[in-house]
Amino acid sequence: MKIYGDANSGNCLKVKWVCDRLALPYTWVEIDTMKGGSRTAEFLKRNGWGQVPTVELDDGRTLAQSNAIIRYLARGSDLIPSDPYRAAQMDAWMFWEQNSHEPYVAVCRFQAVYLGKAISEIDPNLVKRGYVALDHLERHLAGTQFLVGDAFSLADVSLLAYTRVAEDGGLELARYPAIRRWIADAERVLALPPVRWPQVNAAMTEASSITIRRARREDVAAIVGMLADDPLGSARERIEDPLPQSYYEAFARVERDPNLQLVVAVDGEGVVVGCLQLAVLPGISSQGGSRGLLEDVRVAKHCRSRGIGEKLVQWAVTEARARGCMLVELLTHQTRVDAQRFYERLGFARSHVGMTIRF
Ligand SMILES: N[C@@H](CCC(=O)N[C@@H](CS)C(=O)NCC(=O)O)C(=O)O
Repeated sequence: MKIYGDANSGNCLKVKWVCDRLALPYTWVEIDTMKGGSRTAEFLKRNGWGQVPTVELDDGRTLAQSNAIIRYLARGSDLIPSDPYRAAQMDAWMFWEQNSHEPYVAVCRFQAVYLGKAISEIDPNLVKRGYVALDHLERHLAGTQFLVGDAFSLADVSLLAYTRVAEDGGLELARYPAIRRWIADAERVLALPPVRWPQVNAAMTEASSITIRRARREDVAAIVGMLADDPLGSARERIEDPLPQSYYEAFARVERDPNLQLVVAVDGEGVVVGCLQLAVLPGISSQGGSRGLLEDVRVAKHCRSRGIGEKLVQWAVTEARARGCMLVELLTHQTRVDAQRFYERLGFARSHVGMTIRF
């Protein structure tokens, strides 16, 4: 049998997973749908809908539609309940997947991963409907190990495909403990390597104990400490005791300026663990729309990778929007590759080339 598929597509992976689990031999033929690979005359002879997955059986017959394919391939196996009522319950979930889950959860991911949209640009209606589907799954999975009772079935294969990668499309799984437990169980059955979002969830939990408040004069030393604590900052800042007066003078200017907000993230004990400055820049261009400018975003070294930077940036974006800004932008040094990746994950797009004259 040949499987025509895209190895990054959940619909196609359903077919691969079932074949692997049942030890069915196949040849995978990779099709690049974004380059029209599923719309060639040759492909359309196999599947007039022009979609993957499509399988070609050894006798030359073809079959399309992921759920129909896996249902055919798994006939007689333990992936389909032998009890007809249970089998119908499995079908019900698989129809629901195509009708009420995949069109939202998979399409959010498609917009982000295939079309390269920032998470913030994904159609909000899709996001809303995606969460409705996940809410429904969560409620059901809170009371059962797999979708149809205690036995793993094709319903789990079908719904696992896009649920486990929902975060690629900006749908957060942190709020769904039953779904996360079920994903781990289903991945174990299918011998799949676990998806990488558990770290994201751990990070979010820690970030939840953080509060963000306006910086005070007594925070200045901690802020300068964080600014100095990286390769570029260490050459730029002066950490002395007492701190050079210029930092306090600058802080006083920032504090007086109504368009500037210097904020700090503090942990449960009140220790400063992050900072950020938001400048709201009024301007005539673009019909007089203000711009939000993010600067000096820092997280204390021992607190990195815990979602604190994300929380700070999200705070600033919300604040800028509330102050009527039409956009938020930032400059990041071209050598800060990790920072660029971080901002892209939060929805920022590479848009300008920065230029500087230093005095
Ligand atoms: N309902 C179909 C959906 C198939 C589908 O949307 N395939 C996408 C990839 S995930 C595709 O082939 N898109 C290319 C195109 O439509 O041209 C299934 O479950 O197999």
